[in-house]
Amino acid sequence: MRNRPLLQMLAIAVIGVAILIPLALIVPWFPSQGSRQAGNVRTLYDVLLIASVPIFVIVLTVVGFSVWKFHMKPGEEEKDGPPIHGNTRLEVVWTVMPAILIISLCTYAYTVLRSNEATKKDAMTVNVTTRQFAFEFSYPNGVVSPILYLPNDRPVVFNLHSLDVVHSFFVPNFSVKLDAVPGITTTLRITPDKIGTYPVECTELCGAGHSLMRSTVIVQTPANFAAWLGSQKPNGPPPVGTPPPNGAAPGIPGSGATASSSASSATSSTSSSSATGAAAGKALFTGSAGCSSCHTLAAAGATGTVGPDLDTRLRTDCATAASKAIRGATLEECIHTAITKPYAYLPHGYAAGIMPATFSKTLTQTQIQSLVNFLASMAK
Ligand code: HEC
Ligand SMILES: [Cu+2]
Repeated sequence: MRNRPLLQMLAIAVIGVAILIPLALIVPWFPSQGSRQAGNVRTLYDVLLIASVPIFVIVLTVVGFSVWKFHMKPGEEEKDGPPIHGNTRLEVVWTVMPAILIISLCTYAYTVLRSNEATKKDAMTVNVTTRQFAFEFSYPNGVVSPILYLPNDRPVVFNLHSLDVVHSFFVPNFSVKLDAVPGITTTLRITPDKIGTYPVECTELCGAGHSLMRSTVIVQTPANFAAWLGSQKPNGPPPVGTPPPNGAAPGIPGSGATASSSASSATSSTSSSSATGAAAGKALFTGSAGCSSCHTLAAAGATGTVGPDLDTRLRTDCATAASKAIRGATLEECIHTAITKPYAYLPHGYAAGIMPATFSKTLTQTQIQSLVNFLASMAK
């Protein structure tokens, strides 16, 4: 009879475990599985659940049972419990059991990590370039895309780069993620195993537009992927932010800055007028430059609300005397300064420090000019 409370607690714990383990395994903790790695991670997660539920139940049962059975009764206020000190057998058990449990779970998690990060032959390399606040994906043949296209069942090695701050590349359906750190290249391996369209998210708070830093991954059959890749223009413009070729310095066109910058803008406008055209500007605005995550602009289908609504504010703000004095007299000069020196003149109601101040370094002069041409054509 001395062991009766123990047996009662054991019975409650067994029932609790029997109910909670199936419940924990039924809960859909993850979005649908889209990669081999995700399969491994999910099995690991199930094992962790099966290991933690009994511990959770045992602790709660002992606490609950004690409150119910052994609480102080009226008249016992002055009493104390029996003075028990030391129980070697118990202490050995509660040290050795958790140690075994933790060592086995760590070993298992390590093997999952090893197998998820294993080098696979026939892997395809995709470069992921991150910037405030957009992703850009480039393929070995020079195709660059703001949307990630992948062939199903083919191992992919992602080389992550960041042009400004720390970002993180995460596709929840793939169940693995990695930081993109400025100055170094980090590597993530994923083998997609289910055809579908999934979200790509940045999971590192990287600035005011962080919540809008998203893209899409489209996993296709290898044949469809090859067709897509073949239909793209190879060796297109490099990812936004790649240092300007030939060291062309970012400058302010028309501001009569240096001889070299006006010379290079003259050559760029003659040799590659299409690259500075409004169409190229629109592509940058909506895609890789990430402007549309903060600005509204109907012509670009952009609905961002962090910065001024460019449909209305561009014309009016650039027309005020104060802005003209600081940003330059013409509409083009005003827009150029707004992009390259965003805090020189702050439109009414907006604070400094939100629009990235790095565009003069991370965009080429050609790219900036195309944005200026595009926005000016919208505001005229
Ligand atoms: C993180 C959000 C964010 C991003 C990304 C962003 N902007 Fe801005 N933008 C702002 C804010 C806030 C302002 C107003 C304050 C200022 O001028 O710094 C602004 C101001 C402007 C202005 C001046 C508007 C006016 O009313 O005078 C222009 C033009 C502009 N941005 C263009 C761009 C372009 C082009 C890009 C992409 C290359 C871009 N912005 C990216 C937030 C952003
Ligand atoms: Cu980010």
